[in-house]
Amino acid sequence: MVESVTGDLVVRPSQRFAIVVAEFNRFITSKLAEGAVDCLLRHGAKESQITQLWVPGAFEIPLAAKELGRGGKHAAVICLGCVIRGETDHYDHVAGHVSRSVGQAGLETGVPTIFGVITADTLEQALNRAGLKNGNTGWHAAQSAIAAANVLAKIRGGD
Ligand code: INI
Repeated sequence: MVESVTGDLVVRPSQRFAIVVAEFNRFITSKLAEGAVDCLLRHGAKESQITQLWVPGAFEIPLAAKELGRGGKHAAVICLGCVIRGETDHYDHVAGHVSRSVGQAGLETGVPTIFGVITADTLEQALNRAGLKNGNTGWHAAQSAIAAANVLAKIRGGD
């Protein structure tokens, strides 16, 4: 029989979750943050188990995520931002850095570091992924954070 290990979607009273959210495109990122908090609360978290940290833009997310991960207090770090393609190549630099470095932060700290950054060609696409038509990227990132934290706890010998 196959041993199948999954992370359940229950937040334990001992778990704390960090949300790092970019202020750039705040109209959208605040919706992602609301979605993430809603998801955590509906899966059993109390507000006191959630820390929300605002950074200027998506470019600044990875370092904050790394510091939070290093702190060792959080079961997962949820990274939220919104990068919209403009007329310059700024988008490519910001989107490339944030996706690569958020992944790197998780590997370096050992704390699940979840990528909930919208990378969109248009404002309409971004809005659709922030709760309008295609779900809320922040909500889904928080759900991934709970599952990732719990499956890692299992393979590390926790409950
Ligand atoms: N930051 C974003 O979060 N989204 C963007 O779309 C964006 N664009 O397009 O420029 C953006 N730029 C700011 C960047 O994240 C840094 O805050 C800034 O460069 C200072 O380091």
